[in-house]
Amino acid sequence: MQTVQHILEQNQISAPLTETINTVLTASKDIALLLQKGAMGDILGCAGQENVQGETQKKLDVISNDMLKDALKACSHVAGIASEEEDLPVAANADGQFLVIYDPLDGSSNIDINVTVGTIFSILPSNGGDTAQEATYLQKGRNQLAAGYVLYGPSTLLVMTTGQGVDIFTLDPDTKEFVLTEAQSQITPTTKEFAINMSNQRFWAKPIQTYVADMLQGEEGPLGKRYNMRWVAAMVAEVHRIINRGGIFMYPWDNREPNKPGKLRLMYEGNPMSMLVEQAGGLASNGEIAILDIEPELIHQRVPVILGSKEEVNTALSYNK
Ligand code: AFP
Repeated sequence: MQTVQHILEQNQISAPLTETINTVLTASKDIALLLQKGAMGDILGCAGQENVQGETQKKLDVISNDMLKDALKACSHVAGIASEEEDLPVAANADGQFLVIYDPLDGSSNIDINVTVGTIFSILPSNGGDTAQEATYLQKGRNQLAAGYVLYGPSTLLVMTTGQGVDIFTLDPDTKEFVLTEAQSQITPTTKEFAINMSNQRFWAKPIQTYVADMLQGEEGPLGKRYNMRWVAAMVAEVHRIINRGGIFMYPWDNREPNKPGKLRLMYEGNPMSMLVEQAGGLASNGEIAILDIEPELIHQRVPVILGSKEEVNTALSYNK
């Protein structure tokens, strides 16, 4: 069975980048072990504080963030770190080449009900910039050197790209190694499955309301097919389902807070997931342009997201015309 190491060597990934990726994966294996403890580990529930997003932090948000931060600061190739759970970027090693930007536990509202969560990571070049300054991190998603997620589900999976396709690895509980279980995964171009939080329907812009209403009309409607719906409330699980069997995922702008472009964050949700989706043959848009082409202005900047099967995303975008 091929391991992550084999694939990274096959893709001629440098030793420093390989070591940086392995640092994320080692911390993720420890997070997986913690999650398996559940209520026995005094890790459930809220941490009694809010993050910069104004969201109540779960205990595991804080614990997993610190595990990744400590591990990455100890890796000499890491110049700086940014996290959903850190108000400001964290400077690491002056001689490091890479910035690691992550959501330590995406979908953390699922933890207390034992439903899938995941770690999302994005690796950018530091370009010798001052990694105590936010500006160093504000690079387009197209600059990413690697992106991926670790999915803590019935099994623990790693889905990763270094720009040469998307590979899926399964954590072998016996050897504690991620082994390749699907190479060069591709997203089917068409789908009958959509993911959106329908409870926000009245707040969406008109084009999305019309598109979703057309899907709900099924075979008799303008789209001429019966759709199914899924909503796991963890982007990492939605994206994995789409890579696995196609689909479209949307978290669009809504008018609940008109100045907020959406709920999801560009740097550590939108960009890494969009790189994976594009590398697997899908599309990822903010409704107007490819997410990977967005020029970031803030490290915690939010972005509307429409991603998944290429033909369905184009159908959704056609309503914006
Ligand atoms: P949490 O990490 O706070 O659970 O949020 C998860 C998330 O950012 C993303 O992973 C989900 O797709 C989305 O929020 C779910 O949002 P709703 O709770 O509004 O459905």
